[in-house]
Amino acid sequence: MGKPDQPTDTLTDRLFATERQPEDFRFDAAVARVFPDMIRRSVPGYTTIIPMIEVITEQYAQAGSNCYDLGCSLGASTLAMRHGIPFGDCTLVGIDNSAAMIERCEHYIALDDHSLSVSLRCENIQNTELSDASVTTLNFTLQFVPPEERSALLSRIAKATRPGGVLILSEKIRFESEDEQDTQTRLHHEFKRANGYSDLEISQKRSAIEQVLIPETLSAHTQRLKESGFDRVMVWYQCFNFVSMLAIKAD
Ligand code: GEK
Repeated sequence: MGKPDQPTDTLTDRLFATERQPEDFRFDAAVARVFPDMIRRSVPGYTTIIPMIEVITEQYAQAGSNCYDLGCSLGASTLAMRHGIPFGDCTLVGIDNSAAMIERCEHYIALDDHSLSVSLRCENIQNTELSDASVTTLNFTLQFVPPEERSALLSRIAKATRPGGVLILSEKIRFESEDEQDTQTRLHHEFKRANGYSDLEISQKRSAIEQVLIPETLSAHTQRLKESGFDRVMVWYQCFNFVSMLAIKAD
């Protein structure tokens, strides 16, 4: 496995450390600046999922195809894909609608010494052009698309995917059983506490994000992926209420 350079020269996430007025979370410059620290300390399993995206990409990338990282942020998943793609004639595209993210992402892509070129687009993934894809990644991005608009995006991805191609879909999920929902949420919060977040940071971040990050159940995701045109769906990773799925289009 190659070793994509992970961004390390960033600040510690203290965005919610002091009392602040509740307002919806946005992927602005302040978030982009602390993003690597924020996602690593907030998303259980993130540091495992990134290198596994490289492994999965290596298995499913097809010669001469396009590979997409939708909601690429600073390019951690893009770089994993870049190192996994075994063909020099593939096109790798990272897309994010936050200008602050794309600006920093360009910097990290330039620092990485792999020869496959990466094209970055500051666009809404809901209307960006997709075609001839073998591997597409939505690594914790679909959860920010309004639920009623998710089917249209997934159908466009499935339609753009070659036979034998895949979508890697990672999401925060919710659970049908109230007991499991409470237990997994508590464990997630313990994970954040163990990573140095205070109770105030955890509760303020929760209030800021709950209007914009809408989790769904695993069965809702599976059903929608199948209705959208993927033939097989499996969970390849789960840590508490964070899951990564592999949706495969039949050969
Ligand atoms: C990683 N994949 O490090 N169009 C384009 N971008 C969007 C949209 C949209 N409609 N909605 C949200 N985003 C990355 C992590 S972060 C996950 C992905 C998180 C972008 C948004 O700007 C942000 O950069 C990203 O999706 C979600 O593996 O913060 O939990």
